[in-house]
Amino acid sequence: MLGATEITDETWENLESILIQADLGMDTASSVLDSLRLTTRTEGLLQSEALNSALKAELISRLQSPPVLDFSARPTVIFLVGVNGSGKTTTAAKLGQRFLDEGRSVLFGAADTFRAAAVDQLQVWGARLGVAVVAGAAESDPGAVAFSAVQSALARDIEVVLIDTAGRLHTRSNLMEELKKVHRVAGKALTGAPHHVWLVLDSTTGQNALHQARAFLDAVKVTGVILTKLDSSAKGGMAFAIQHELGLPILFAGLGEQAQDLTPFDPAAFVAGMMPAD
Ligand SMILES: Nc1nc2c(ncn2[C@@H]2O[C@H](COP(=O)(O)OP(=O)(O)OP(=O)(O)O)[C@@H](O)[C@H]2O)c(=O)[nH]1
Ligand SMILES: [Mg+2]
Repeated sequence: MLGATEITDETWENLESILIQADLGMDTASSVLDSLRLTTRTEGLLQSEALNSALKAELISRLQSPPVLDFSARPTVIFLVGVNGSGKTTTAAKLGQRFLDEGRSVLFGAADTFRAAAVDQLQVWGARLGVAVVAGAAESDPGAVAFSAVQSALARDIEVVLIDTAGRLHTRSNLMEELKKVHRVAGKALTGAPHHVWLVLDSTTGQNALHQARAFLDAVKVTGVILTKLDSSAKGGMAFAIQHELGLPILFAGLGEQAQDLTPFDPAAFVAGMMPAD
């Protein structure tokens, strides 16, 4: 990205456009550049190639590793929320696989009752992974599905319930109201539920993801973020604003369409993926 030349104004301009293209947003980009300018002065860096590692270190230092997840409630009820097509259903499957691998029992709740195909999609995953799926009739109440999923998990002594919800535009207030209702109903089935509400964000949507996150945060108690499609995007720079402006931990990264394509969020790997190869 940066060669063996002297650092000039042009270097800084190039760097700024690289950061903007990676979807860091103006605020984060300028704050990163300010820190880098300081580093170059204090460390007496003159060659622009020295900025490569300084930039990497700076970006990594701005991201946090995910906290340890709390599974003390039995069942631990996890909601997956997000806009249409962000990757909720696939992520439910990936998380299911992961938790099974960790030795936990899992149940899926198909609370996306808008489309029959949505229920089918989760059922296909359930069959593939050997995970039971609680679903309602088409167009039935999503709250009722969440309620029976939690009840069924209680009855079968299942450890983790993953509730897949319908994609909804964060700008549609009636749909956001419905999401609040699904939460309340889950809480009636089990006090404290949902224990985790994970917002699934498509990393290719860039800064718009930040607006989505704000709207979902206003409606429900989002406790963490999952960034999907990092395999098809060298962007994902909004991760910085999500952590700093919204204070949300990034828990997992989605790296493909298969059940095993999910890893805990790793700041160093994430930054390496954002940057062109050295
Ligand atoms: N490459 C890639 N594709 C992904 C990833 N996660 C999901 N997808 C794909 O994105 C598309 C949408 O994924 P879904 O899981 O159906 O998304 P959703 O949020 O449930 O969608 P709705 O229920 O319609 O709101 C599917 O084709 C997935 O295979 C990922 O991490 N990487
Ligand atoms: Mg879905």
